[in-house]
Amino acid sequence: MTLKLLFLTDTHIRGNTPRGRTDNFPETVANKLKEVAGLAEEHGVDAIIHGGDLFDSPGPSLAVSRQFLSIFSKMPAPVYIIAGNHDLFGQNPATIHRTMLGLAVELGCFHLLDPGVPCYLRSGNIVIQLTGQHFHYDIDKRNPELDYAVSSLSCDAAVHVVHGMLLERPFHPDVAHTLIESIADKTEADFTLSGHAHLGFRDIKWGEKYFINPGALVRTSALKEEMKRIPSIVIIDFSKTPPQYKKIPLESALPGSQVLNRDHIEQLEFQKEKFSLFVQGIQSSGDYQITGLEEIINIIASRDGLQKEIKEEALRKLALVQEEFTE
Ligand SMILES: [Mn+2]
Repeated sequence: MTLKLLFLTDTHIRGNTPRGRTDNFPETVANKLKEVAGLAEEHGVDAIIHGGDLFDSPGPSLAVSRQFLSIFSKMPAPVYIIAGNHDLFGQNPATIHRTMLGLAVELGCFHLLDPGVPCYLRSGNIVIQLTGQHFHYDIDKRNPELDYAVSSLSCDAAVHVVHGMLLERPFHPDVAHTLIESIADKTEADFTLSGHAHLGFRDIKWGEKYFINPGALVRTSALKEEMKRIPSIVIIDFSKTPPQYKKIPLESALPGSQVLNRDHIEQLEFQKEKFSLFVQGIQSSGDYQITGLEEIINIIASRDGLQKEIKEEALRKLALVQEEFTE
């Protein structure tokens, strides 16, 4: 007997194309999901697990939902899922019944993994315990054991799926995260599968436990790291002892240079640099003990006796520029 799982995460389904992409994004995601269905069939998987952020928003349009839920309902194995931050209103799992994901679960398109409620998958004499943790506003901020550590009860192996910022090392001090080393000894899950961190991380083996995030199935931004990354899925085979897994890069995922475009990011970086040189230039041309540009405009206007209309026009333009930078 075999028991195999397929893991994918962060599909961010939406009806239009993100700014950093040059392809038709909905068409690309549909093709990727068809490839995933083919892999599930080819490997004879018993269940598919989605790590959250199914949709890019909690309430996608009916046309988009219909097209993609139809793809998921034709998957060759049942699909288990947890909610990602994008699937929820206000990052609150209590809102799930008002979301498209919640509706899809009610209609039987997905099995929702409720936190604290293990689900058991059986094939012959193999028993796998499956648990999940949705994203929520306190994840990676409260005691990480509450979200990342599970006990393994009456099973051959335990799998825990989490939509949270699980990382090998912090990548930005301002982003709440949980380090693998902080939970690795606490959890009894043999496989901790995570989504949310779109770039994924290298597979971590801690004793006999694995921590895996293959990265998002889609590249929604043209970050430098995304230019090099090819989205993958994971297949775990529990018929072997110890269980074996492999990551499979998608053939339908084209190289970043063919589907991503960094022009808008580079343009923004260029503008930011020019902007800061401009501010420095003004500050060095006078003895201004100030930081805000509005203040500089006010000082120049009163020093040079400018008309009220000119000052207001300058402030209006400044507001427009600031709006562009905070986009
Ligand atoms: Mn995501």
